[in-house]
Amino acid sequence: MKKSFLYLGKQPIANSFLSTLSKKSIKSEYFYNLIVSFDTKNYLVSVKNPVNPKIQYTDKYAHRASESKTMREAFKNIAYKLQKRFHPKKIMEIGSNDGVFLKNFPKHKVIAVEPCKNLAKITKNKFKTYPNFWNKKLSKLILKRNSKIDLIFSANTISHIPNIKETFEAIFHIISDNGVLVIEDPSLSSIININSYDQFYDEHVYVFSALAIRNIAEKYNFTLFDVEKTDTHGGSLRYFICKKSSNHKKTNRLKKIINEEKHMGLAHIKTYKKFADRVKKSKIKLINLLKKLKKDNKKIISYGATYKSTTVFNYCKIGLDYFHYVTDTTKNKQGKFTPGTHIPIVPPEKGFNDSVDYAFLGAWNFKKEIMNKEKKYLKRGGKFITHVPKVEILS
Ligand code: DWN
Repeated sequence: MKKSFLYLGKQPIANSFLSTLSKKSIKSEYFYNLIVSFDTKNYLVSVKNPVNPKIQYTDKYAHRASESKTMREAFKNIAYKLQKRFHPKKIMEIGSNDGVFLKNFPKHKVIAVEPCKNLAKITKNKFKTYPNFWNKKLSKLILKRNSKIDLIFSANTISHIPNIKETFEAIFHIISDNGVLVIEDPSLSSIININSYDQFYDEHVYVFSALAIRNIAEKYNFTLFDVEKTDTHGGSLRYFICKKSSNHKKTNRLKKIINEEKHMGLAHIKTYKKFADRVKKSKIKLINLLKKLKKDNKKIISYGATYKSTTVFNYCKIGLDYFHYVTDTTKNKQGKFTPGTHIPIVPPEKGFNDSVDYAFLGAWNFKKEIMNKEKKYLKRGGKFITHVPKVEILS
């Protein structure tokens, strides 16, 4: 039974950065009610009414996974570890974005699957790339042209696909008998622990836990045999899954993480209701802080036009009344406007200057990288604002 526990208001598509503020483009902005629910049967947390993927993953998809040093290094590191542990002959990535993971493997070994045509175009000259949505039809097509796959990797993608049944069945069809499926996504326990409610938006149809993935795997003839904690995106889990019939042994750290999640209450609705109360308080605190800074005539901007900040801005109803603009290093976000709140996005070279007093950390998940990079700003008295794990000023 699905129980709703969090309402984050009317939200636009997190990735729908506007090119102009013409009446037509504002009128055609798509909004939906962002409600998050918990399934008491399989412990899966999900967005109640998923948006149609065809309007999310277009040829204008904005996010480039290789935009941060942290992620470039993290993908290099995991590619090395997977190669060393499983020695795969054939590797496929579902949701390969700009190729930041696959580029760490020899070209002849890899297959990229990426439905956003603008991203698929980036990898198409380097690797065998399928510019399609992941489903049974594609799985059959790939298998016609290739041998079975030994390692399927998918970071921040499986949680984005509404049809879990088809996703897993298509993987079952193409993976070799002793092959391994490695899924990586922001973890539910981290989100609850650090109150990062902005990890909920249209693309994150599911926010997984080891408890939920274990149930899903079982249902579709797989076994979850290992889980690893990673620091990325505020705390993620990397799940290692194989066919039930294969010979990978369950690890002790899997048992440990499952126990931690049980202990935290991830199998009970009351944990989620308490989280929802903390989210409401965080909203009030953030608005009050911004109001005070505005009253003191401070110039506030936002740092990193993240999809996560789409949730924060629209839920807290904070836009141009507080932020002068948002800075972002991604070329195809620059010159555009934030979804729903219409704040201009400018390159950091232009906007991150001496006139800025406070910068809201939209990309709080790269806090370390950013604080390191912006030492000069901090030295001259510039400050950051964050809402994760609590609303506070960082100086
Ligand atoms: O799952 C998803 C995650 C992995 O990526 C997707 N559904 C969409 C996207 O979500 P996001 O936008 O919240 O992701 P990031 O990786 O937190 O975005 C960081 C943004 O900040 C990028 O646009 C780049 C920008 N940035 C910047 O301007 N200066 C990042 C750094 C580190 C910087 O120094």
